[in-house]
Amino acid sequence: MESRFTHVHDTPPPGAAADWTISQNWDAFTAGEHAMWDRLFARQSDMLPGRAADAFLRGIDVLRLEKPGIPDYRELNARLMAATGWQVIAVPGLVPDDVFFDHLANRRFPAGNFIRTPEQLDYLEEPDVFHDVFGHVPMLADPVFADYMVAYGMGGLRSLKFDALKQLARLYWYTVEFGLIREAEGLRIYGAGIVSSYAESVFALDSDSPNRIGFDLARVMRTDYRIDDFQQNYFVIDSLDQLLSTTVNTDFAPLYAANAALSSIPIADILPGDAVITRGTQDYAAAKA
Ligand code: HBI
Ligand code: FE
Repeated sequence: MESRFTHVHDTPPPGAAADWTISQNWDAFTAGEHAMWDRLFARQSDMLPGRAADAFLRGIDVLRLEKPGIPDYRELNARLMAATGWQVIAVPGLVPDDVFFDHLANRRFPAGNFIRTPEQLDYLEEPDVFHDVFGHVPMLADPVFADYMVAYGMGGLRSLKFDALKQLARLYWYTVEFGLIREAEGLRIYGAGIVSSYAESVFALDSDSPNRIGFDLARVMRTDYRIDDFQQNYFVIDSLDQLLSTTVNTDFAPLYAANAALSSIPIADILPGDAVITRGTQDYAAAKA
């Protein structure tokens, strides 16, 4: 099974339930861990007005995420449940794809129950509580995005039966993790991988280097992505309604089959049919190569 994570175990570790959940055990977080959350929160929230999508900023407010410290899920879930019926559950770290999709399909978002160390301030491979809760959960307070994530989880379970996880994982990557949205005042970020990253929050909107292309479902599902650095390409949706309706109104089975017969699209390529919003210089990627 193809996954962006290579080191997921097959069975839950001791102390975790069959669905990989554990108790958040909020009282066990140390003052240093809460301080790390506060430091990351302050750095991101300074930058997000004018950059983050409306829905994301509203989510921060509705969920009262500005309260200091790692959120206590007993409080957070009361607000999130009232908004969209979603809840956050604690997991030790990465969970298998089928377990992950099953949680999403049932309005449960699994969050890694640890926080990065000061040495990992800007980059870590395995999602921690800051990425998962600050990055993902505000959007889950939006009713339309909340339904999109359910549809994604159900589609994920089906994709496993079609052996099409790789295609569906690209959809997650280019929307849930690295999506941009066009709003009245300009492009905004909503992907969790961007909003939880200090440097990419700026790069994704301000840099001349990456391409920015209008969202096209079949195209996205053929497009490679990189997990080791800033994206070379971002896909832009016009609205969350567009994202949800395209996803629920598409029959994925024929799309998987058609795409399987086509080659994958290299990360930075622009195709003749693309709705190009900005054609990137790719200078950033070239300088690193
Ligand atoms: N587990 N905890 C956790 N978080 C994820 O984002 C995650 C996962 N397991 C699998 C997985 N993601 C992939 O299936 C998706 O990125 C498609
Ligand atoms: Fe994530």
